Amino acid sequence: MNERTVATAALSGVAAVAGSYAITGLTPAFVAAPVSAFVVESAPAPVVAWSIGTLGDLGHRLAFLFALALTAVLFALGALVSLWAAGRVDLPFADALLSAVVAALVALGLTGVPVPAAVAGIAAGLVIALATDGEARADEPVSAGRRRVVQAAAGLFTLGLLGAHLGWRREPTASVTEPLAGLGTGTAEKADDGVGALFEEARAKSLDIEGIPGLVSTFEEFYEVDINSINPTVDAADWTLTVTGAVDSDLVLDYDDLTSRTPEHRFNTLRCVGESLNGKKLDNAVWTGVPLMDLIDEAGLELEECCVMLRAADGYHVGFPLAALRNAFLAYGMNGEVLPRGHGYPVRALIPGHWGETNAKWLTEIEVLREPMDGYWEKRGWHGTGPVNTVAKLHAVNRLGDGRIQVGGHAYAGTRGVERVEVSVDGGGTWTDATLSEPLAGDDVWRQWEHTYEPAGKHDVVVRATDGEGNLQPRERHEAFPSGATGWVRRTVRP
Ligand SMILES: Nc1nc2c(c(=O)[nH]1)N[C@H]1C(S)=C(S)[C@@H](COP(=O)(O)O)O[C@H]1N2
Ligand SMILES: [Mo]
Repeated sequence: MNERTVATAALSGVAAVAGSYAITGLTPAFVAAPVSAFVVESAPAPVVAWSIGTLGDLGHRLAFLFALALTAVLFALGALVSLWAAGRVDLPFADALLSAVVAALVALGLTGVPVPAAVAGIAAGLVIALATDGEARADEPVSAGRRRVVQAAAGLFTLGLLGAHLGWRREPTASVTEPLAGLGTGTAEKADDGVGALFEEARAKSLDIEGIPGLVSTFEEFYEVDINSINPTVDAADWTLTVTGAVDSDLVLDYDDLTSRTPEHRFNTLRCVGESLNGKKLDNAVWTGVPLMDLIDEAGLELEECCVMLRAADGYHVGFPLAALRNAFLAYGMNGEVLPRGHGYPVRALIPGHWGETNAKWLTEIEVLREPMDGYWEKRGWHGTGPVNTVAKLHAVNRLGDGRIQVGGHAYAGTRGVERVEVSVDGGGTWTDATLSEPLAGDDVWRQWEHTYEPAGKHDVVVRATDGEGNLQPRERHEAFPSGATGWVRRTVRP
């Protein structure tokens, strides 16, 4: 085995990944999907906590890049074995053919989806064919062999560009949406239905601060947190939700059963327990769906105490006290559109007042438990199933034309509500009440705050909220792991 063989095998490995991506995009049929899930699953809990705390979303992206590389290496190893075995038979294109078959089998083994696996195989074989010209030529000059490896690299580059283009077009992103049936046509902006009325309310109550979202986050603004880099693709036609466990009789619902019920529309704010104190994983939307407790009542509770476990199509699961379900919601619409894939299509849970992680996306099962059980994040040391911490964010620092400065952001305290936001422009020495947006209707909604003042030199702005029960946001600083960041947001401002 020489350098050229290794280079050829490596190129073939990358080609298999590119070929697969071309036909699957970032869906579970992509060869890197199971590898990525494996990487995420086997990452030790302290590494995960460190990565979320220190690298944030970058950690997630690096893990995915690592998974992509690992997948390519896997295919390259397959190609090496093929090249070695093909060297034993004297047939034209034996190496390309064998490599194609081996790559297709590896892809099939990884994903179980035949057509994309075949495409991965063809791509892998094609690159080998370019690199070998159909024959093993052990006696050729080194320069000629190099030329063919370069030729294969060029071929792979073209193939890669094509693959990236094709795969990208298949990308089912969170912001690709379609209107929700029964609400007219993309009626988010119209006030003649339940969603439109809520949009109107949010618009009227918004303080319109430049540089931060209004009271309803758009699809582009709304944060997304997933355990996997590749989200599940659930078909609403095949989807069912099972209510099971300590209930009188199991209940199984399909998408039509759920969406034919009288819909409700409500605001609900979500915040991720893993975000930094002044992070941006806090958003609000208008959701359409039905109260979750109705389904539990239909199944009949066998017990009044203890817990529940929500399970989802991506293997995600989250357990918490039954009491948290009291005002919970099953959403199939978001901002007047069909719930986007990135936010849990076809159906997700919304659990008012609790951290983001309780709001299971791609929900498939609600199990009533007799004893508490840890969910995905709790097994990794997080305490993200309880009520949210109170926070006032500082995201807007606007220099107004007249020399004054406007600072502003959102404040959130879950179902306790935000009663007051105070701002200090002297580093915490003196405090002034900020202007607050009128509270939106709903149990679990954020507010906007704003304060405009005459600056005197460089200064520190500090902001703190008080919740609806009169509790001041704790001053003591703590990082997000394990139960949410605490402290007061502070920012140095130069006029
Ligand atoms: N099935 C499933 N549900 C999930 C998650 C997930 O990875 N899988 N992430 C959770 C976390 S940690 C948060 S903060 C919220 C984020 O919801 P969003 O992506 O719609 O903003 O979804 C929660 N629900
Ligand atoms: Mo989260």
